[in-house]
Amino acid sequence: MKKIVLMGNPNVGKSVVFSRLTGANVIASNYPGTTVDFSKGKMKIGK
Ligand SMILES: Nc1nc2c(ncn2[C@@H]2O[C@H](COP(=O)(O)OP(=O)(O)OP(=O)(O)O)[C@@H](O)[C@H]2O)c(=O)[nH]1
Ligand SMILES: [Mg+2]
Repeated sequence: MKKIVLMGNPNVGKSVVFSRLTGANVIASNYPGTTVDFSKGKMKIGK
């Protein structure tokens, strides 16, 4: 299984993208510092 790390500046939409890709329920909000630790999720690529 390949690993992908999603990282970037605060409040740029990482949690939104992460939730859409993995289906994981991660909190997204309109101010920086919402996610302060790392979250893990899985997705299928292709097919
Ligand atoms: N206009 C617009 N807003 C977006 C888009 N993606 C995310 N947002 C908004 O940007 C804000 C931040 O989104 P998050 O997903 O919480 O950002 P984050 O990078 O996880 O932020 P931190 O966890 O604080 O680092 C939210 O208000 C989202 O609704 C987009 O493609 N377009
Ligand atoms: Mg976040």
